[in-house]
Amino acid sequence: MTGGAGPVPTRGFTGRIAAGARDRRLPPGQYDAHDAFPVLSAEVTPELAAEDWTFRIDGLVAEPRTWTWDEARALPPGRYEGPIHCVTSWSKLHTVFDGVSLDTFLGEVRPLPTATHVVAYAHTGYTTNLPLSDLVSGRAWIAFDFDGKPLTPAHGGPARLLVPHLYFWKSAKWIAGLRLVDRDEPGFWERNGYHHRGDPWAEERYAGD
Ligand SMILES: Nc1nc2c(c(=O)[nH]1)N[C@H]1C(S)=C(S)[C@@H](COP(=O)(O)O)O[C@H]1N2
Ligand SMILES: [Mo]
Repeated sequence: MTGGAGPVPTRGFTGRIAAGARDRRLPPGQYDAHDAFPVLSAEVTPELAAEDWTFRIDGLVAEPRTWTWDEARALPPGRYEGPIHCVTSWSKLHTVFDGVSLDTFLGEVRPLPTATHVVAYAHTGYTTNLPLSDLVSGRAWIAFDFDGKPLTPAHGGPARLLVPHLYFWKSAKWIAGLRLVDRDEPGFWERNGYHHRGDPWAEERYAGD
């Protein structure tokens, strides 16, 4: 650059900045799917009636336990309102899920001090691993309703795990249980190259990110 005026943005360049102004609620590389709610399933949607659904927590806990649908629904209700982020790049900025906080379930089984990680597993066999610390302190739920209506089977009904601060593959649909363990064991997508934790703000998409 030899002139005194310095670089002057062209109209085209200014326009691109305006069009591309990023919504700060969107993590890097994500777009807002607005009203769309894509279905992403590695399995065929199971026919799982509420009365056949159970949720178990075992492994490194003081008192392993299984809840039936009625028992889980009788627990104090919890709500999540906020965004969800799929690793394939769609996000939904405003969602409302109703269910029960995992703090409530974990309070009943009492994790042992040696428990550091969790393998979440679905009634279909899908698994995903998470640090136990990501499932406590009001950041994870067993969700029964989306947008005020029962979760549809395709979206994990009658119940799914919801861990919205991590990429959505951690939110196992048709959740069957959590096994508390003392090491990080990769689940279905993690064995296939996805990141063990999956923080959307750190773009932890693939192993090594
Ligand atoms: N059981 C099960 N849970 C799952 C999946 C799956 O294939 N099977 N896919 C995960 C992925 S990659 C995403 S993005 C979300 C998709 O949830 P949705 O279909 O309700 O949008 O579910 C997650 N939980
Ligand atoms: Mo996903």
